[in-house]
Amino acid sequence: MANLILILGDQLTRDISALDNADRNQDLVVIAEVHDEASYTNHHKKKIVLLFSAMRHFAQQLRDEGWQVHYQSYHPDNEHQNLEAVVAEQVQQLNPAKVITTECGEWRLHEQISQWHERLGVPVEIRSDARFIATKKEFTDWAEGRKQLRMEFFYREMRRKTGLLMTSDGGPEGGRWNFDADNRKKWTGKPPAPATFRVEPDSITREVIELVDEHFADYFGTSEDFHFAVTADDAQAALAHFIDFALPCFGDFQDAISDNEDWLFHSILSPYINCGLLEPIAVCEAAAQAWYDGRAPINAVEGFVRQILGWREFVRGIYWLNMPGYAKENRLGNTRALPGFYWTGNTKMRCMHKAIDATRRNAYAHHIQRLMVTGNFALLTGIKPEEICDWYLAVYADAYDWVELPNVLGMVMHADGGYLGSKPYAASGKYIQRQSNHCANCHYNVNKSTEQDACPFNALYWHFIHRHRDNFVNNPRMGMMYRNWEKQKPEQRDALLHRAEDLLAHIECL
Ligand code: FAD
Ligand code: DLZ
Repeated sequence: MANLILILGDQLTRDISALDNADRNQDLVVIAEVHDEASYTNHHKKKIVLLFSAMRHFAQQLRDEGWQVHYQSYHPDNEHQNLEAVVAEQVQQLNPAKVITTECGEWRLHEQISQWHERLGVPVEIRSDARFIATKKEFTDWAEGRKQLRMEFFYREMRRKTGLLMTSDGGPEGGRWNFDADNRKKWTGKPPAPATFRVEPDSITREVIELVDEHFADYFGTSEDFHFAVTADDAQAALAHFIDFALPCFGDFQDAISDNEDWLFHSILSPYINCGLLEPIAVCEAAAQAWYDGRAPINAVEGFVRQILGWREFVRGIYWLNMPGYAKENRLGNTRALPGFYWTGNTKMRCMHKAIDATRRNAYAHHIQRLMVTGNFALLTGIKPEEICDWYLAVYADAYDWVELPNVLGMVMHADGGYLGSKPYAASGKYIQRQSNHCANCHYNVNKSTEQDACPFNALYWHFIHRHRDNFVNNPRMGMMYRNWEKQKPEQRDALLHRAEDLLAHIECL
């Protein structure tokens, strides 16, 4: 045998760099379901089903194409419970010239793999991950010497690099780089949200669901109604479904939240993009083509492309530039434990209940639920970054440290001191009322602030502003909040702080 090629559970594409120039007659591909990867957090059951089933389908595809594949299926009694042990056994048995793999997405595992050449006594070639549009070095070069890193400027570089939505004379299509200002409409039920794209589980997926229900029964969420794609072909169909039915309204309702609809006009493509079933650049090209064909407006297409070309690449760059120290940041000095209702959804706050319940059922919540509902609550109440980061890493089918950590620790918790975002996304109940119809059905009254039945977000918002005065009073984007706080009568400020203290003391009962 020539080389041993390790493909990880989030690298499920024929174009993965580990397979470049490989010889299907000589080399051995290794793919393994292992306990350590399935248990480093309380993964949602649907995430494990998605990955194990997609891994099994991918291995089958490789075999059908004539590759030799060593595949380990999960069993709690397997002799080898981690990737190193699986690879070590194959190295011992087959004595390959080298082990080849594509760089992995998480610092935790990256550190381990970086030591394999010594631990396994065989050369280990770690190739860069060509699925990303910017290399790690490109991001580092772009970041070097800048006082502040802002997504918008990096995004423009990525537009120029790829030529996506660029005119022939080098300007942005539609005359603007960013159509965000057009993308903040409340959704009142019209036009109706498209039907969810569904794939009925085949026999492989059904077997994995049984396995997960048996061996991961205590893990978060439910495997019921599993309808994610698990092959590249079905993920491609999910992309086509999004372009046809949701993309035209994606921009208008990008920031909307609904009491009645889980998915709205979002793409639900992140689970596939992140595990390799879809290529990010191809997804952006498909959206851009819809605009050129007149099938979707520019505010929708630019808004969508910015999420992938801009935010997704940006957070990945931030992660690798700053790990491992980034994970330990806690610049607001938070000490509060994560309330239990994050795991159960048992809270009278309607918006929180809805977001957590959808998360539990679907292993999915859309961006504004993650940022402005569950994220906002964690920010306002001062949850320990480590605990809230672990929650987000566990509960979503698209969650991997490289993308979850900057979004949670940086964007939501502002625990990096404003490195990723220029101001915290703190908001009172008014924001949720403006963007959703939750408040009409809530136990709490969004129009009250200090009474027993007042929306908790209101007093907690002012408590946050007050307690972090030293952090934010000189932030030009926060000046108005401090002026509004100081304009209020001292009795009202006291009442708000008192109410917030009471809420914090009884946080588990909200
Ligand atoms: P759409 O709204 O349709 O957006 C299209 C695509 O853009 C997504 O599929 C995704 O690939 C990309 N994207 C959008 N926003 C971001 C962003 N902020 N960072 C990176 N990519 C983005 N995304 C993850 O992929 N994994 C995570 O673990 C994750 N954790 C998050 C935690 C918090 C607190 C927040 C605020 C955001 C998080 N995001 C994460 C980003 C974003 O919420 C999800 O990518 C998005 O909700 C996925 O759903 P979708 O495919 O329907 O996205
Ligand atoms: C998330 C995950 C899970 C649940 N299980 C496996 C697994 O059994 N084998 C594997 O190779 N990968 C798995 N993954 C994805 C990895 O955790 C992911 O590759 C690393 O975290 C790097 O991003």
